[in-house]
Amino acid sequence: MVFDLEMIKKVYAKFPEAIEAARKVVGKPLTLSEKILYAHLWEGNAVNVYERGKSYVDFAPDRVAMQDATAQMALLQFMQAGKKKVAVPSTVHADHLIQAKLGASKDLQESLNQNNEVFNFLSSISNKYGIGFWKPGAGIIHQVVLENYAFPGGMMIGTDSHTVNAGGLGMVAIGVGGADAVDVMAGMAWELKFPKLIGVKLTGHLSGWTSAKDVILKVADILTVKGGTGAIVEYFGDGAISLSCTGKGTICNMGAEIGATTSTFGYDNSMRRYLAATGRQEVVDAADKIAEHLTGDAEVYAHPEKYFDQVIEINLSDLEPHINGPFTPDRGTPISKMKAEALANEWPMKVEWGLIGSCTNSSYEDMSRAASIVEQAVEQGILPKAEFGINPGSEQVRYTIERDGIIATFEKMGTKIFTNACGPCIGQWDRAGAEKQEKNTIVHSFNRNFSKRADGNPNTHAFVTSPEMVAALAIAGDLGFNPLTDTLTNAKGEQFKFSAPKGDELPTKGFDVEDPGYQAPVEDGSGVVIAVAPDSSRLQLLENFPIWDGKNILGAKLLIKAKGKCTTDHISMAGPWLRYRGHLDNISNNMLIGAENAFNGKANAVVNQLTGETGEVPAVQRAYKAAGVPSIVVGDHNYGEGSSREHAAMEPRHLGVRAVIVKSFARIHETNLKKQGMLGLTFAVEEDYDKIRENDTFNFIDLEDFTPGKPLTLEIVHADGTKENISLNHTYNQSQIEWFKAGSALNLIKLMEN
Ligand code: MIC
Ligand code: SF4
Repeated sequence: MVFDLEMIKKVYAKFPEAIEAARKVVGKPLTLSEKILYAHLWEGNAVNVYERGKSYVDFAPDRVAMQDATAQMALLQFMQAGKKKVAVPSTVHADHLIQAKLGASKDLQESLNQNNEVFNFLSSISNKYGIGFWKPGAGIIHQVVLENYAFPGGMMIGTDSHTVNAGGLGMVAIGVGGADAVDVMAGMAWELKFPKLIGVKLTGHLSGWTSAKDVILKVADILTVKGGTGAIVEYFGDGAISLSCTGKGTICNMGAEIGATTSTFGYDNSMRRYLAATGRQEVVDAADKIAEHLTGDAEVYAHPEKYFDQVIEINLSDLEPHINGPFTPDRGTPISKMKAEALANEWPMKVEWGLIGSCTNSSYEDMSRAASIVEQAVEQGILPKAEFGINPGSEQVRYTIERDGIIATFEKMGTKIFTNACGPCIGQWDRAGAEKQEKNTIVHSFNRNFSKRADGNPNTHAFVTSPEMVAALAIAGDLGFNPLTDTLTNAKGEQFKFSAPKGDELPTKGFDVEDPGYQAPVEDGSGVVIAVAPDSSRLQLLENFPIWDGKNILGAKLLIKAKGKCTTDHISMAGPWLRYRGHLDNISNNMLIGAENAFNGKANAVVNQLTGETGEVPAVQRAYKAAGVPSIVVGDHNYGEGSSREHAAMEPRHLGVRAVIVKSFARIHETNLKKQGMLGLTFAVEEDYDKIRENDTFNFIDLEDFTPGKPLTLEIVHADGTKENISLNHTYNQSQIEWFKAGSALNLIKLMEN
């Protein structure tokens, strides 16, 4: 048993009293989200009516999960916090560093050869501090968490934006940067702005080709990549109850794509079935005792408009399968309109690859539904027009689908079975020919499809859809193919129409696995030595960021004014750069290389104001740093959307950027900037973005008086000598201003320790 039953029981013991106290104070029926939040208030915090979207509140999460690419930085920081052991159950998962190329066994071996140093570091540091370690090949963090650790009513944080996946088991699970994880592992409170609440009422039933994925593809289309910012999305209604638990996970998973803090579902029979099937009947027994507290009050679901800030209703019976993309996950097209839409936009019609997997869609149900489509094609002697690749979500899923013949079905189509890991979803894909940068189309069951993400090619048009739809489109090899109405020609030359996919929610013979790939930590880790070679290119011990000198920042230069979408993939690219996630100086060489410069429309080409010459962004910034010249970064809307990677905040901090000024931020990135001692500010008047010229100089003239709730003034000195002042908003509260003053939140922890 890897899950912590005692901890879960302790959490449940707090629920009745905490909820009664919240009911008294709030004076209204409660949503599920509120119940979980109130049951996890940091000890000694008074129960208040918090202002949604405004009040900062301290919470006590039950668990922490980290994946290899972010755990390195999180644990390098934790090492500095001076603790012997983590204060709450925590796990590390080796999943992001494994490249997909030839197939699971060869790829895994190659990854062990390549990343040995990092995996050894993660395994020994986990051992030292009492953290469970899931070895390379064990599976994708969020699938492993759902299978082993998530529990209804729990609260967890994880250093990955798709931590929200655990909402499928009724948790409030939130993606954070490593510095936030350090707080919780060090036994401190974790702070979050009390979220707004969006209710999604699901009615009707899924049928035919429509799947859980289509629910979130539709929600993303409605709310857009910004629409969930600062909110918990709570799903309810008969339609919600009718979904499988892993289907609920898929929906919650992609809540990250609309910027939602997290998403969740009330405890129901699908969760009971899933918990029992994954060996956790004890959790069902414990949850059943407080079941009424693990879902929203009946009155809330009867009159949602009175209790949620926004309500959306979707009838599952009317929902059409969707395909979202290219380049952004919120551009939704129902399958019946896809052909016309693709032709009108000149998207390449030929589908080159179909990829099934990622933390979003790699459950047993997903694999079995997709296999049912493949099976039909095999029977008809239809060969797939596109190539096919699969990443199972966990070793447990892989072992079970192998036992049940699902892998064999895929193999009949020549499908490549990649490692149980992220693979192509995070650019860990050695795709033959990608370097030619040809315009092409791929379809996948992942969650993100930002430019260059899967294969590094900016001309790859990636579309997100359900696993069964990926299977159909890859077999047809045609983006305009609608399996609900269109036919293919079979081996006998006849027209053949697919019947709707069928699958099993859970394996009828139960899950099975030989070696799940888990390493439990030793009881006393004090003797474990963590070695970081001083000349390593992969790992580097951290140095403190400098404390603020208390003075206004004067004479700053513009490093880059980024235009349009600037996700964390643009700020700190993944793919080949993942190898430097434990080495701050080396990874800083990718800083903002994907962002579009507003003045020349190019990526990675900015003017060095000291020489007048154009150079690459990291090099120009290193020149400013060497000259002791401060700099700023300017950006557009939803800056830092996407990943939780704090490298996107640490790199500018390390290279001497002082402030990031944008029209709006994505939540995790804004917090990451604050934690690392940066100024993350927004234009009070959005159009002031247009006032920023390429060769301006900037003075922060009232930073010495940095106070919560009071905007800062930026004096812009244009090259012609004219000056103008603009107002910059910020959301720093007093303790966050202390992080800025100390140079970083971690510096402050260390100051408190001494
Ligand atoms: C992603 O999907 O972008 C990642 C890679 O899982 C990231 C984390 C990372 O950058 O390591 C995320 O979503 O947080
Ligand atoms: Fe891994 Fe992709 Fe999921 Fe991120 S979104 S955790 S890269 S599978």
